[in-house]
Amino acid sequence: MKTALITGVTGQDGCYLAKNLLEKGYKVYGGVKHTTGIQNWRLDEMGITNDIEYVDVDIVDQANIRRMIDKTQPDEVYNLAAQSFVALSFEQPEMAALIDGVGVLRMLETIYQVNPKIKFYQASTSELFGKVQEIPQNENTKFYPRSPYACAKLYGHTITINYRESYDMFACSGILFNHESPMRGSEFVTRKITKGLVKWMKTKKPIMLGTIDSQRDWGHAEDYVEGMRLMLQQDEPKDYVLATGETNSVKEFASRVLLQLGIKHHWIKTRKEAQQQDDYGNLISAEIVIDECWTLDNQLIITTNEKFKRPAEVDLLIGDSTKARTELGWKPKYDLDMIIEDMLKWDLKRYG
Ligand code: G4F
Repeated sequence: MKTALITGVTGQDGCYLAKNLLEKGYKVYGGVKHTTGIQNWRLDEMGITNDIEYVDVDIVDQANIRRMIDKTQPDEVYNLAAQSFVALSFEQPEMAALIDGVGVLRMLETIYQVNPKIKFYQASTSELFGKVQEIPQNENTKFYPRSPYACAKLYGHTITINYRESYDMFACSGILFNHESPMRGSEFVTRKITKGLVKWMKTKKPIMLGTIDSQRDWGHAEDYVEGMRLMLQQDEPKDYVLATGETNSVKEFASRVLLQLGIKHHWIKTRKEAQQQDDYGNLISAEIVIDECWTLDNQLIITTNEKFKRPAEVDLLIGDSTKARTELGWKPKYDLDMIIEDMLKWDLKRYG
């Protein structure tokens, strides 16, 4: 029986990965910040809360990491603990650096000291491509991070490669494009939309979004955790892009959700003069664009607001996962409409 330790087991990817590994007969240790009275809606809804053994993990505390690796003696470590909300990293940039950057170094250094034979998976991200330098993006595309989150993740990514090359450790980075599911936190745009629109059907309270022209390559988390597992079963440690190869805008995502809910709608764009602060705090007049989505009988469903826009945006992501498909035999099972269907099934059960 193999033993795996998953840091961040209570997050979306953590719970899908735990389920995947449990089904394959692994003993799973789940790293969480405070283990007392663990209550997690995701693990509960998946029905696996009692199948995992929990350990206290704070990846910014080296001594704590050491204790946890000593105690669990894993064959494989999946480092999914992260401050993963890009928008929050603009508010808490140092925290992002500590968790998403230095935290990875601490994990690697501890594994190197305790048992360098432990296999290590690092959750890298397509946010590294940021202001994209080529379309589509693959393992050789130049990185151009656009947020404190992505800058920190870039350190996590390169330090993983550095430990692999310096100490011959089995350390891999999975450069994962956006992956969604019914277990996605509702601060992320896809779940904000599915949950918000299901609630809208009852309350008619419009949802407010930021930049709806951003384009993402959205896959399903269930497919992507299988890719993580496969990376650690290879003969050689390597980095892989996981992506569907299809990109859609936030607006298109919302339209498809509305279509599946049977809500006929149309979009309009309006321009308005608004008071904004310049870099020196002075109030200036600026033109802002507001997108709105209405039902055919004039009920407002979605509007946009500057407060959900980011200081720097990643406009377009589309991945080329040929290497993973060829070498790992990995292939996503879900397309975008299936992802939406799965998310709506759960949100309708929860709030419908
Ligand atoms: O759903 P998002 O917040 O995801 P984002 O920023 O792409 O990051 C996610 O995917 C990355 C992989 O590429 C991970 F590394 C990261 O940890 C996370 O899982 O935003 C997607 C897009 C952005 O362009 C954002 O500006 O949607 C746009 N957006 C428009 N309105 C919104 C909103 N995003 C959020 N969260 N909320 C809005 O109201």
